[in-house]
Amino acid sequence: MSYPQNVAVNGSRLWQSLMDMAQVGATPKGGVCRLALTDIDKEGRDLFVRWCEEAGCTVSVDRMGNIFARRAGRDDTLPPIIMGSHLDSQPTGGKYDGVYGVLAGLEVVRSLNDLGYVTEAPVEVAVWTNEEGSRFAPAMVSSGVFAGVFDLDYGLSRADLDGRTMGEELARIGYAGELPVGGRKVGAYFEAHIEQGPILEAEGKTIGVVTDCQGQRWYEITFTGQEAHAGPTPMTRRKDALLGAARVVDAVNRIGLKYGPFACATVGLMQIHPNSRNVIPGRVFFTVDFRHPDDSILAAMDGELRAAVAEIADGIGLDSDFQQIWYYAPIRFDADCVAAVRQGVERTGHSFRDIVSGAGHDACYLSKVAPTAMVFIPCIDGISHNEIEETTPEWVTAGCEVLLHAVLERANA
Ligand code: HGY
Ligand code: MN
Ligand code: MN
Ligand code: MN
Repeated sequence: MSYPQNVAVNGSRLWQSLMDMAQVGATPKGGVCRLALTDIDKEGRDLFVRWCEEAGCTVSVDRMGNIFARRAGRDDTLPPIIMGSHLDSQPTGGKYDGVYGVLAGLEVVRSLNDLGYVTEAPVEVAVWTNEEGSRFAPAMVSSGVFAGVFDLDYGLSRADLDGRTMGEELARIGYAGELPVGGRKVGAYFEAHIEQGPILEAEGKTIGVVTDCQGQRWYEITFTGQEAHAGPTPMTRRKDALLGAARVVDAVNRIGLKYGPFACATVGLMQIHPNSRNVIPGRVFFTVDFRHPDDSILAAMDGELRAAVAEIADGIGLDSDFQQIWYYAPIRFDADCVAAVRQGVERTGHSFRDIVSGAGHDACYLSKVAPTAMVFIPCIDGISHNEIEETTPEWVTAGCEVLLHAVLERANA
């Protein structure tokens, strides 16, 4: 089934919406801090809901706080075509990570309204709770519950470092919805996102046709040694937990380099106890983030990390608690949906290249319950998860045009 070829998006309206949303949780360096389920996240959610209602959508919220803004189709019995991403950010996040996919979806709705065009199937714009995994681990937990990868109790019980759970925080900010999470048919899911890496910009390509997403493994490690006085304690009699953690940080980096160029290995969070200048650290809690597009290599990295942690702890005389808290295998997106993105690229004439996503996205979990694909646009110097994250109005518009065509292709299939 075809659709009007004169479809267009309003790029300046989309850019303005991105700038308006960037005021919510704006940081002095030009980024945002909208940690999941904080009052600032609520403010962003409320703004998005208001914009969707102004665009004539009916808005519903499920028990994980996922938001769905629905534009009716000619046949509302058909499963919806959903576009979406996330509004929560990293502590020093950028204006576009996640937000772009949400507001590009809203711009598709607004553009269809301008056209007065009703799709065969309904379309929805989704906001997934806690995609970042910064305040609550793991990442993508709410799209994971929607996809049946995690059960609802697991999702609601995820706690931040102060022990506050997602369930408590959803209730506190008024986004503990009634709707069951998932369990409904989805016609297709599309997520537009900045690449968050340097490839598209370096190659002068406007669109990334995302064919795959690399797998991830997240770990939480606690080393326990012995607090002691930094002065009288001889170097040979120490059980220094931070020395152990430092050696694991080096081992993580070596594993990443060994399995490169596609391997990624990061220690991003560390808590030192008692964190005092003249006390030998008795306990250190830290995290490891491993990624690779090949599952067998990700498994090999896992094995080397386990061996390194055991050897380092043993060498210093530390107790260690080693937990893998999250894993998902590399994802291949749906061929028909990727073809719909390609169709969008052909119809808009933008330059493109196929690309594997280095970052995780809610699309990874949606791909388990719906035909799914992603559209990437470049970001300046490939920088993201940083307040200086930047892209251009042209790229933002181009990605949204491709998203519109891909959605229309599937909504009228
Ligand atoms: O970590 C990620 O890839 C994403 O930003 N949650
Ligand atoms: Mn993101
Ligand atoms: Mn992110
Ligand atoms: Mn995402």
